[in-house]
Amino acid sequence: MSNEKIHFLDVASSLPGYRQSWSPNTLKTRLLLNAKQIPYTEQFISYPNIAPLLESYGVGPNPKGTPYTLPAIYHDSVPGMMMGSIEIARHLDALYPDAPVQAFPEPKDQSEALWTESQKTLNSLVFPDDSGFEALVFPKIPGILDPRGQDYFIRTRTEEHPERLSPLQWGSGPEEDFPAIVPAFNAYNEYLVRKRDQAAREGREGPFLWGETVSMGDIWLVSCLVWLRSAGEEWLDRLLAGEAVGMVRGVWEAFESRGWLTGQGEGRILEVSTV
Ligand SMILES: N[C@@H](CCC(=O)N[C@@H](CS)C(=O)NCC(=O)O)C(=O)O
Repeated sequence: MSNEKIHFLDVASSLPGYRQSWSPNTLKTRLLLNAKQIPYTEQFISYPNIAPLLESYGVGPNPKGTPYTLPAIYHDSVPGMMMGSIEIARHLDALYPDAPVQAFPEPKDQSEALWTESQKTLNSLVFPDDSGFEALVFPKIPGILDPRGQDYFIRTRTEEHPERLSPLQWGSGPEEDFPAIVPAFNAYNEYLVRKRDQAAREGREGPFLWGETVSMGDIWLVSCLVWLRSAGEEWLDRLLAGEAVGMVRGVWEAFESRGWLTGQGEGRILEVSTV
């Protein structure tokens, strides 16, 4: 296969059109490709096919956690296949230095530090342990996957968390679990207010963590919000209607109004390599 365009590998689901993309991990790459306005090709892979495909292209396993994961890209510039959303983001920044958006804008040391800080802040608030967001969202994921992905997801997540049984049984039900995520996003909103105020004092007023300039932390926030919408659209609507999340809503609307949420690549199939 000629790979003059970035070929982007995403996790399959049964959702329609651009909504098919649901994973917060792969969305980091998709949103960045869209924001950079890079033409790309795409392929949705069912969970059980991820490892055989990546392995056949010589990708080494992750040192920790699940050995083979998406997102991945395939391109001459790698060369071959690259896995890992942050590695891919740094690679795309270097490959397209003149793109309108950088995941890690200059000065890099500062944008890398902002990413580390904002990711830690969001993750500790929204994904504190086995409660909150994951309790709300995980029971809904099997229902949006393709049938083979569904079986794989239920089996592997049950094995990873034997104390919690099947992910279908996580949580206490949306009416209890949804209100539990609201304070987490309210607290992230306060963090965002502080970061935006700081940027405004430095003359860089705008909706993002770094004021007018979008960066990786904003992409991560919106990826998590799309994940929430994939599991239950009404939850995202309810969350963003909250009075105390005005800045979070501002980031979402900035992505939406720029068309970054709906961008898709041209479909293309990369088979398991037999070379
Ligand atoms: N830190 C990694 C995490 C990637 C990740 O966990 N991806 C999931 C997609 S939701 C995956 O591919 N899992 C494969 C599996 O569960 O077998 C990144 O950001 O690239």
